[in-house]
Amino acid sequence: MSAFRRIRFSPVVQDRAPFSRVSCVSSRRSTRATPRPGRLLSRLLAPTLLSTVLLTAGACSGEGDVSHPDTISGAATLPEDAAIEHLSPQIVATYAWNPESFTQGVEVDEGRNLIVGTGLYGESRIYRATLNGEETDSHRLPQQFFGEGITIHGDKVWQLTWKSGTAFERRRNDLSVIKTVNYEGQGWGICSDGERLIMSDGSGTLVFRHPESFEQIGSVNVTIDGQPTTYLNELDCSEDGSIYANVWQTDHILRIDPASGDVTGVIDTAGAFDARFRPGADVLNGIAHIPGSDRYLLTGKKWDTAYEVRFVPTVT
Ligand SMILES: [Ca+2]
Repeated sequence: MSAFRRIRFSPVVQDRAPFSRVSCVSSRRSTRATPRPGRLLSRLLAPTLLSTVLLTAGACSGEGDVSHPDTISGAATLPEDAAIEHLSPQIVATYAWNPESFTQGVEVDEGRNLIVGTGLYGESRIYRATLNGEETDSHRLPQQFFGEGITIHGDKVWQLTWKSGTAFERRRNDLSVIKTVNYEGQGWGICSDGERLIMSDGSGTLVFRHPESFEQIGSVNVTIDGQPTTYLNELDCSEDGSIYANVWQTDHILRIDPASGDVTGVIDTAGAFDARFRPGADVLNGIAHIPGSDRYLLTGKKWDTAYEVRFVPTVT
């Protein structure tokens, strides 16, 4: 199939300060309109790709510097026949969520209890919670750490920090610290496929780590229709063998084949979750497969609600 269609790019920013906003798209996104599936690729591509399409780019309402890779908007053409499934969340149930939680990582265990990791300096913690919102085993991180993703691996729980190069290994039963390890670069999201840990660092590359030593044992570059991605954030290693990743500052979740790095599906959540639009709420962040089901729990930073969803084909 040789047809091409026009794809509009949205600006991206790298400032990860809480509540940072992408002003160029705010008016369009606030309409809650669900974009056509063909436009889903637009916010998922790496700045390196965006830089290559500047010849066809146009500025957004005069805001930002379109020559700077952090604030690019524009347009390009991409193949229409990408083998990428377009999916939407179908809400099955909703649960109250702690709106003070700057959610960075979520896991659901076999008993449908939650482990949650949160961020911000001076506010970061990890805790266990029921779906009714009862919290136990809460541990605050020392002031100098900005908490990031968490994952269950066997009888342990790993917790990342953003820019400290420190990961905490914890006992699953009470979430107390066993040891800390150091790593290079930033920590964003983490999940366990049962044999290894998979970690994101804000780029489009996922790093595989040994679940005991935390040493890097491999990596894969995540691509969508052959193009690099970026800002992969909270992760979930699903029972279907895929890795699901929030893409920071977007409404999108990527379904990734960990062997090839290929994106096999894009879930567009734009407009689906009222909690996203509550004053003070920040971006979508938090995805956890619910064991033994076809459902996922989704939430966000300082959202007041978590959503139990299925991913269903988008109706166009
Ligand atoms: Ca997760």
